[in-house]
Amino acid sequence: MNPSAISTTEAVDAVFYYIFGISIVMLVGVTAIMLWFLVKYNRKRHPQPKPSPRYNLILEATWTIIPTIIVLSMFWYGWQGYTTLTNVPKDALEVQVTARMWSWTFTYPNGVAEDRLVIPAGRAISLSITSEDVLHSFYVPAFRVKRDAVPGMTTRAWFRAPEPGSYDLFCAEYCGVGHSAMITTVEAMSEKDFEEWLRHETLEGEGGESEKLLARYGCIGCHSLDGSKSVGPTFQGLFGREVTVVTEGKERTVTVDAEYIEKSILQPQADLVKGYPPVMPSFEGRIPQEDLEEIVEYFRRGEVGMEKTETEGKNLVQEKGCLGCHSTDGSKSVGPTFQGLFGREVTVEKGGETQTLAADEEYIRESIRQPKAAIVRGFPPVMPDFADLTEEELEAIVNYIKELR
Ligand code: HEC
Ligand code: HEC
Ligand SMILES: [Cu+2]
Repeated sequence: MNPSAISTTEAVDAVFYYIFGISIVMLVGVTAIMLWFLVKYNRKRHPQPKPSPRYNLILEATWTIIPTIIVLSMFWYGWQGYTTLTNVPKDALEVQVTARMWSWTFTYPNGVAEDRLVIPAGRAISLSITSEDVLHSFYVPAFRVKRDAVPGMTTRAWFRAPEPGSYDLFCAEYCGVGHSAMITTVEAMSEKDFEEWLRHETLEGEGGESEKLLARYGCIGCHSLDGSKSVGPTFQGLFGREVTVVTEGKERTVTVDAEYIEKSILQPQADLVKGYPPVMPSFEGRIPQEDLEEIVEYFRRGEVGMEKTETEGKNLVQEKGCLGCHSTDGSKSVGPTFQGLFGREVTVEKGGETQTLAADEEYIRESIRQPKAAIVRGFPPVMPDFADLTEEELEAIVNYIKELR
């Protein structure tokens, strides 16, 4: 048996019914034999007690061996169930569960946070559970999962919802007056609905107004923000990109600018991007001018697809402790503020001489990787070097700092 091929419900139920079944057989069997002996060895029938045999090897061996086998089989079944509960399937969707007095937060890998546990049915869900204050316990009776949420520690559990539906989720550890309020639901939906839900939440939660516009006008249905090819070309890196378009049957190469974008939206068939079907509807008269300008401006800023890394950068400067020495609001701290850093003129001591330079990406990167290489004038050389940051992390931080204008 491959323990991860079955779900937690099946694993727990199998053991439960097995032990329950044996208990019933025992109860009925022992009671029946007791009643039978009551009748059979009644004193009226046997006024004189007879001496019983002192020793019977077969009998003793039987009542030792059979119960041993039964008890070991219970253990074996229980062990199988336990391994199923603890071996999280590899393809599982990771969800972070945070309990606090008196609510739950479920955080998805892309940062979306919800107070209900929304999941795709049929897929394994892996939970990393923790608590911000006291002991709580994550409990979903329908899936037979129950795991304590312990402050300062991460416990793990997993389950799989067999079909779409709404299932109750409780806190099963008494945690104060609001304990009974720690009830919410697991909302299992089809994989497709789930993807849609997650995408929608992602836009609502992180993206600005512009992304909401793109969602509202249905552009997102045909264009991705993350570089992947969809019905139409991705919006990522759109502005300034060279594209080959077919104009009145002739191929030509254009560089995407505001005018081109506006035209693409209002008269999509005028310049058809090569390799794509002419399916984009015209938005002429359907998008008010100000929304159109907002969309074009959004592309011009070139922020498409960057939201994620920026949010990451924001989390990173928190995690790595940068904010202990750098402010993001313009105020001076141990080090210079991150606000307005990008493009700012800085005076640094570099290799024994004083230089004034504009803080570009290169400079910011260098300052993080090798802080001692150039020391900002007026500040002590106390910044530790962060040579262990990965390239992605560094990029996320730089992107974030660039946004703090
Ligand atoms: C039904 C699918 C569909 C919808 C909805 C849609 N588009 Fe398109 N879009 C396409 C396709 C396919 C192309 C490529 C062929 C073409 O140029 O028309 C395209 C091309 C574009 C281009 C040119 C891209 C490039 O790489 O040069 C832009 C800009 C664009 N769309 C913006 C939008 C905006 C903004 C919206 C929403 C207001 C939108 N689209 C809605 C399918 C769609
Ligand atoms: C112990 C305090 C401390 C920590 C922690 C720290 N820094 Fe610094 N940082 C400084 C000081 C002081 C300076 C100015 C002196 C210098 O150039 O080294 C500085 C300079 C910088 C500069 C150049 C700023 C400018 O105005 O030119 C950047 C960029 C920077 N830090 C980024 C970071 C990042 C990103 C992190 C976290 C990964 C971080 N720092 C963590 C103290 C710190
Ligand atoms: Cu609780």
